[in-house]
Amino acid sequence: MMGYRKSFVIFLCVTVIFIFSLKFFFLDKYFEDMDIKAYSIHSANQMKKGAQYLFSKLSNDVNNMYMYETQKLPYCDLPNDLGPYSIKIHDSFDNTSALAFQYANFALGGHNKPDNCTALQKIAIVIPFRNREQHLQIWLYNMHPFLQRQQADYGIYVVEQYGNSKFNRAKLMNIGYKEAVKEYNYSCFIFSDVDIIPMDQRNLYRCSKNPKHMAHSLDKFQFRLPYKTLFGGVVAFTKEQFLKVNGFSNMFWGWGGEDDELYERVVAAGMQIERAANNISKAKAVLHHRDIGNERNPKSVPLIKKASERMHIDGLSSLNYTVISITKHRLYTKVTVDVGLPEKDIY
Ligand code: UDH
Ligand code: MN
Repeated sequence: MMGYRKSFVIFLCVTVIFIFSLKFFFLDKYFEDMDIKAYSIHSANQMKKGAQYLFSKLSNDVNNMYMYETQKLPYCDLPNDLGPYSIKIHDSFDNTSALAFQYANFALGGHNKPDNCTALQKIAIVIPFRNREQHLQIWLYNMHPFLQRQQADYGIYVVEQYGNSKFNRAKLMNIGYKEAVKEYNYSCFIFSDVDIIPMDQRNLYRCSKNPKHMAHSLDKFQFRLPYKTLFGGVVAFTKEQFLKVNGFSNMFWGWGGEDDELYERVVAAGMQIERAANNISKAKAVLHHRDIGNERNPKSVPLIKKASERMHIDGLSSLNYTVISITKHRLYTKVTVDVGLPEKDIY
């Protein structure tokens, strides 16, 4: 009788070890391989299904144990030695492959969270993008270490406008929001230009009680605010705050004004913006020429004036786009989209 029990216990142990090794080796390997080839949404979905199937089929108990463990983690504290941050800007970062290797523990898509604690906010960083490869490499190279030092639970969404039509930064931001919420229970959204990098680790990439302007002290403006209501470059909204303003307007094609219009929405929704203290908010704006396809928008002023009238019919609620591909890189998720053409003016 004892012999039978002993062998049963041994059998149980072997099974548990087997399941663990499947979970940690087999699945990791599976994701690793997928990283090498960029893949389409279709195969991404297939992979997700496959992985979910394996998880539920083989390691239900192990998974439950694992989840119980993460729930018990204490909330994260900020390290107390945060300070000035030295930004590295090289002409080329070798495709950030070294960094990707260093962060091989990242979940695919540039998702990362602290190992030893639970972060209070889940942050999606949305970057509007087209043909700025070098700036993106600089951003990733500097921002992953920065965000990790701030103990952030975050994912990076690079939303790329497909084709040569006029650039629509605001619409790409809305799309980033919509795509990010499909993936994870994000509570905070930071909308950032690809060419702005904070110079101090105390500049918290977090959401706040009010929508937050985070690019108010840029080196290119001698660290001064050009005008009081500036709300461009980098802004942070909680999910509730962003829904309250119905996101950005979708109607700004070309450079300028969409950020001022967002400011008007915030005010019209009864909120105020806030900014962190100047001494910790310095940021670098990488200098560049104006992009082709992003010429100054001559129609922005009347749109800004009617922001409060349009706010509830132009934004997240009226957003139309076609996803061309979603690619999970190690350091970011790239969402390539067709944003369509300028809509007929509502007013
Ligand atoms: N962006 C792209 N590709 C484009 C256009 C814009 O990725 O073709 C994104 C990118 O994230 C960029 C953001 O949109 O950081 C804002 O666009 P911008 O950087 O062109 O805006 P900024 O206000 O530039 O920095 C103003 C024009 C530069 C004039 C230079 C004269 N000295
Ligand atoms: Mn710029």
